[in-house]
Amino acid sequence: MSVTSFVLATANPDKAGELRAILGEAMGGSVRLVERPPEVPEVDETGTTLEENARLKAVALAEATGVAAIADDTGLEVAALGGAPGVYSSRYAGEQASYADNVAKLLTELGASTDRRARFTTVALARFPDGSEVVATGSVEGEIALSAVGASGFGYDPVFVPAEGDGRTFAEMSPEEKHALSHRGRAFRRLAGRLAASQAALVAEPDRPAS
Ligand code: ITT
Repeated sequence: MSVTSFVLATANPDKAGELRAILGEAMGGSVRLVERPPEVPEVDETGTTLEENARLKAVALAEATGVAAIADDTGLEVAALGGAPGVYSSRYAGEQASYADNVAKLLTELGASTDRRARFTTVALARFPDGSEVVATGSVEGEIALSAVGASGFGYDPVFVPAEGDGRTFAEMSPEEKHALSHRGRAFRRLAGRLAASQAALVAEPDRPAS
């Protein structure tokens, strides 16, 4: 079995931990995940879509390391807020905002609104040094709770109640329960399937020598 190395483009250790768990489960020993080298500068997320930002991060790390890179860009869209915070989810309450600051701003903006529908979306993107890419998206529908509940996970997890769950927030679930339903679990299991299929195609059609 061939083993492909990928550098994780994320600078967020909470995400990196989830990616290791999800990809380890989905790809087993066929993948080796390398930590993002700390000397690579933070990537400016100047894109206007999740896919553009995922690509910016993956390209930066693939170019800096010469190794294939895997990036994740994630946004939380809240219907009553016109889709905010969306692509700006990490900076919702300001450039240096903490998770708690972002959650507090979200609860304030939403107030007592009875429409609490929300959706998490992740774009998963693998970029190879030759410029080729494999991309996959995953989403989960849910609602924003009236207050933060639970201590697991990260980010907006204490206020996100997935529609396919049992009423608990993601932050009240075990990692396995969250990954089974989550945007990131769905995107990266899909990405793993596409990477395996493209690897199988490469093995079935090896490069022919130029005639
Ligand atoms: P990188 O860009 O370095 O990967 P980041 O934290 O800036 O890390 P994003 O730009 O994708 O990542 O920002 C998404 C924000 O959305 C993140 O900072 C969290 O606040 C939140 N978020 C992402 N995934 C989440 C999850 O599974 N559960 C709850 N909140 C999440």
